[in-house]
Amino acid sequence: AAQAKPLPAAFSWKDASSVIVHSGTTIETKRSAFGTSVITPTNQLYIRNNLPTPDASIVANRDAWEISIEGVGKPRTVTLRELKTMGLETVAMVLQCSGNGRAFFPSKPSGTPWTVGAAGCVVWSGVPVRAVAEALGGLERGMRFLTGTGGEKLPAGLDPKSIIVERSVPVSAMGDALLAWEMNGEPIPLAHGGPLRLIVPGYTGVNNIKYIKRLAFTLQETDAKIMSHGYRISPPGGKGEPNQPSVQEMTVKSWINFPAPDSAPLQQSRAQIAGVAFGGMHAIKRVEVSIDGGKNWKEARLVGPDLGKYAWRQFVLDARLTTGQHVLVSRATDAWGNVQPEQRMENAAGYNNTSWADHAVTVNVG
Ligand code: MSS
Repeated sequence: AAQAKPLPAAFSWKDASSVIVHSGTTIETKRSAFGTSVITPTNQLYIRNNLPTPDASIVANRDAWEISIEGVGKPRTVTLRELKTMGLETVAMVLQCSGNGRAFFPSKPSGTPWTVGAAGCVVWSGVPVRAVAEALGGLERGMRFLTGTGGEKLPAGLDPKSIIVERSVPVSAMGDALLAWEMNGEPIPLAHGGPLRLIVPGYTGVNNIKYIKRLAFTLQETDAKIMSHGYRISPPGGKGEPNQPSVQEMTVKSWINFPAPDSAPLQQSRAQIAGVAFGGMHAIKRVEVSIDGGKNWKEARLVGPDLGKYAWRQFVLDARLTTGQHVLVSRATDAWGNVQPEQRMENAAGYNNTSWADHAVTVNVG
């Protein structure tokens, strides 16, 4: 077996036994580490950085962090200290990288080969974006996008637009969006975007801008490359182009975490088959589990607290497994009746994999 990579120094506080280190800027949660208590502990949550993490000095005096708010009646720079006076909201949300599940694409797209662990369920607290807009005179007329800019220092000598982390989402996403300073009960660690992060519930990871330094209501999408050509759903073998769909709203997905795919043969026939399910923009209505690779299905029981439509639900099926091999799969349905598909949608970069077949777990009993 390949030697496990050690944790990068900047993320040495992560729980090494719960994660897979892909590179100095990409760390995934082990499937067996998700647990069944809904929230993903911060020291087990995945990390994906497109650029090197900013210097830790930016979290030395969090309240002094400044963000420029544009595209409103009275645009200006606001400190985190002042944002904390404008409103407060808390949301539980699945944070999931657009490329989660990429490892299951037979085409082996370039990019981190995430299986299921570039995702977690996190509780965020901050000020609603709409409260900030209101406090600054409301949106300027005709603004169609909410554009967030990451606070990384950009390397000199390169066209900033070619590397800056700047993304636009439709202004309609503002409804539940937050400028957040807290996650899972503590100030957001630098690695996850502290001192201040844009949280767009239901949207894939890349739209949740870390160390945000500018929030602009804009007429057009940003022309930063990460928006115009990156994170596009391109045909297999193709390249990202601005006319292709961008990764934005997540759709219904689930997977089984217990028994783990790499577990030793089960000694007993009785098993609690458990996993997570989320709808992206909609609540989970139902999860079905199959122990024969999708031929026959049984409805699983949703367990644990319901933390709202943007969180994931835990599910469990009390099953008897006969001696031999079983292919365990789960299939979720959201409150709008959308059913998790059997097949992935093929695309060049391996985004948005929600296929239930790809997420199967094979176990042996006896
Ligand atoms: N932000 C910034 N500023 N930078 C970077 O790099 N990345 C992305 C997001 N945001 C970034 C940002 C991505 S891409 C993701 S996933 C996320 O983030 C992650 O998170 P964490 O906290 O986990 O690390 Mo894919 O779609």
